[in-house]
Amino acid sequence: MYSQDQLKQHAATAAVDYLLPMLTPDTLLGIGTGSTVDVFIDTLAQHKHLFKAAVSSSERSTLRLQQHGITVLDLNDVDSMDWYIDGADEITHHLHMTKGGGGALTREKIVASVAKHFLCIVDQSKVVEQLGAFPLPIEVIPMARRIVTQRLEAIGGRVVWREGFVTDNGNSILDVHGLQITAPAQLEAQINDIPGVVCCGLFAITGASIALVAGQDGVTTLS
Ligand code: ABF
Repeated sequence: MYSQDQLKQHAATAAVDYLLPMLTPDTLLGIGTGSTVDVFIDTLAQHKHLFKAAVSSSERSTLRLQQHGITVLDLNDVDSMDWYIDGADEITHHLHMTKGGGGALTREKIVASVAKHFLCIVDQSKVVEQLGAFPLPIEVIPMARRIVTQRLEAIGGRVVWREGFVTDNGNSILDVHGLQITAPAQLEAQINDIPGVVCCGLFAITGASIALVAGQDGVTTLS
């Protein structure tokens, strides 16, 4: 029986194997955030001579990439990239995701939006029939915390302020519990529309392109 950490390593290794044939000296890779991505970065680093640089979604990943000697570019110096690689807190068979458990959702969504393809790497525990068991993270402007909380409660959520946590952008996170997310793209659009919301942790309007899912019987692909 593999542990969850071993499964994360399997997903990360599968992702590197998947990307290797596509790497060129001009390749830029968008890099997500989280413990699965940490393992991915460590595995990718063995091949750092095969691609040009990375664009990072968090201070945490930037530091790890740089510790491996991988060049990290500012997104403002980049026009496009082929691949963005990241984990998720939940993912469905439709490749809709909840992200932001680590609080890096806004930069993740920005960097992902610049990439042609989103490669999601998860262990089997993240695959769900319907999103919502994992509380939905919402990044908000601090002065709007109360009003956004009220609006989220009006759509049926129980809202918990992630007290003491400040995002890389200086904002707050609200975690929304108890949502039955039957129409993720519609809910994402609805939440995006609340003044004070910086970013909704649903990645459904644009989901993943492909997911590599590590389970006890090996790595399977969702696409
Ligand atoms: C990130 O990684 C986040 O959006 C999500 O919260 C997290 C999943 O983390 P882990 O790989 O540590 O489970 O992409």
